[in-house]
Amino acid sequence: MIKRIVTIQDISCVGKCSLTVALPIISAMGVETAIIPTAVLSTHTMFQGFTCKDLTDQITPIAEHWKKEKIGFDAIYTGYLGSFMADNGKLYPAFDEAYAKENTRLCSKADLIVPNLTEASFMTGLPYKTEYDRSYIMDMLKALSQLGPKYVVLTGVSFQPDKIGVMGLDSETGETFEYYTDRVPTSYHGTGDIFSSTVVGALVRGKSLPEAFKIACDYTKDTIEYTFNTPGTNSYGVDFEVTLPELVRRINE
Ligand code: PXL
Repeated sequence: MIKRIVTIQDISCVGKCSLTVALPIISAMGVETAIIPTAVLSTHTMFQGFTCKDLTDQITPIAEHWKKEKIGFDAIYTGYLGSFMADNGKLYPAFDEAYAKENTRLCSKADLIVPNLTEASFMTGLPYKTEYDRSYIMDMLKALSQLGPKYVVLTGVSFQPDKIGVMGLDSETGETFEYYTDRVPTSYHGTGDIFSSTVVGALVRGKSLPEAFKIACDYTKDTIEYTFNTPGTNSYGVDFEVTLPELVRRINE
């Protein structure tokens, strides 16, 4: 029987992020993907003049209907607007520090959280650094695990300029893992959503935590690389559609 998850995040009609990424990727990985759209936007927020209709008031009635129908899920995956987002040392537009605090409360209930270093620094109060060593990353992981989640995985970890990856900690056993790929010297919007969606799909398909993150790092890096090396690709997101067949092959290995 296939597994079913629900993902709770916005739908940006154009922009290749949040639900328009989570739905195709997790479905292609062989996992039924139910959604709760928290807002509908004309585009993601990196375009000028986007429209936004908040749908927060729909979350409780949708959940209540599902409860009545006894619809359950193997995982709950939240992203933008179910959380806060930040990068390069700053909160994304439309989020303030009070929101970041609320998000920290939400994360304390999670089995797994996957913040980047900026988000982790807002959540823990530890300083954001661009130059660091392993002990800084370990301190960050420990501080995050003290917030309550079972597993914490930091993204965007880089100890060598040409490599980037993840480092994770199991709060209960103290075990750590890490994985790095070559760094592609560019960045695109929505790649965090591609990464997290792949992790969710792989975990629900029974992969271990280190395996799931290896698959997600490789898929995200291959997709960024393809987009970077292909002339004429759009500038607002990556062409995950082209690399998706390879991910599907890998998840079914
Ligand atoms: O990729 C994260 C994301 C999700 N949703 C919206 C966004 C962004 C990033 O910019 O703007 C609306």
